[in-house]
Amino acid sequence: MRTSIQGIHMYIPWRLSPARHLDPRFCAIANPLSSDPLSSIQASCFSADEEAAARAYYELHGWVHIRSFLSATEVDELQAAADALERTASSLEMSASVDGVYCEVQSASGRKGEAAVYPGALRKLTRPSSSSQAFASLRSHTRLLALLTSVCGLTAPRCVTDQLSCKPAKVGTGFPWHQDAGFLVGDARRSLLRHGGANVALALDPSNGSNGGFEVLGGTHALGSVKDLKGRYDTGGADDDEALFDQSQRTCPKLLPSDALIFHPLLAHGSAANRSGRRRRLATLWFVGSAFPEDEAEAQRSRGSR
Ligand SMILES: O=C(O)CCC(=O)C(=O)O
Repeated sequence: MRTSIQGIHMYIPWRLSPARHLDPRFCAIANPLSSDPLSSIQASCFSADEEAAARAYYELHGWVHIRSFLSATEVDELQAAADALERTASSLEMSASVDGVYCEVQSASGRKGEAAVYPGALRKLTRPSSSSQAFASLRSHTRLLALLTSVCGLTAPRCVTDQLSCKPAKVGTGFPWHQDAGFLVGDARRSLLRHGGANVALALDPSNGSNGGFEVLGGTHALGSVKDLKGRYDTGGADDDEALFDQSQRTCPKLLPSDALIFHPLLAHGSAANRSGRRRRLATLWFVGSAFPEDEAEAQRSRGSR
């Protein structure tokens, strides 16, 4: 499998942990077609140097684009699973849970709590892993976890959220600029603050400027948490509140099915409405770091011996 990496700037406010859980299959090959080796690296796996470069790039810009990360089989399975989930919700007129998956309908305005623009129009599914093996397997995807450790510096990554962002053709509304970190609560939030985190968007359809593609504001992760944006989460589009975040490194990466975009939990991102006739589905997963299991065992032993 060929994979490539494209990235931006960033600084991780959390301590970078030594990459103890590296997958030795990762090593990278510079893309001979690219004039900017940092913005487009073809890779089937990472060498130590290339891993360090990808990590530095992620730290500086706050995101990294990995091409062809999923296999064709994985993409087929995820697309079929997404289709099946959408079929089970095809008569929904209001948001509801179906088989353990919370199905948020797509309203005309994009606001929560309003009726679907047509029965079964979906904006977002929360926890598709509850009823789909294909989505469940992403939570413990070995190569993904290894990447989160080697590139993002997470120790023993743990998935705390999985979603399918549907963005249906013609009616899919935008997401205002926001930072995902503000939406984590409880134990997940404590782990994020203590051990750091990293989020992933996996494209199931092409995602680009023509169909409400996922957009990032490079470098904004370094500013820390801007403010609580929860109240405005489900309105408007990517042009809202331009002044809140620095727009100078605004990018809409052209994602193809199988591509992964890894981004910092504090990176401001959003998307515009989908005015095209093509749906745009992304699986998104949020991870937080954990204590090393051996450190935790040691801590428990020393607590027990006191
Ligand atoms: O689907 C999108 O375009 C953005 C989704 C998103 O940012 C989110 O759910 O937090």
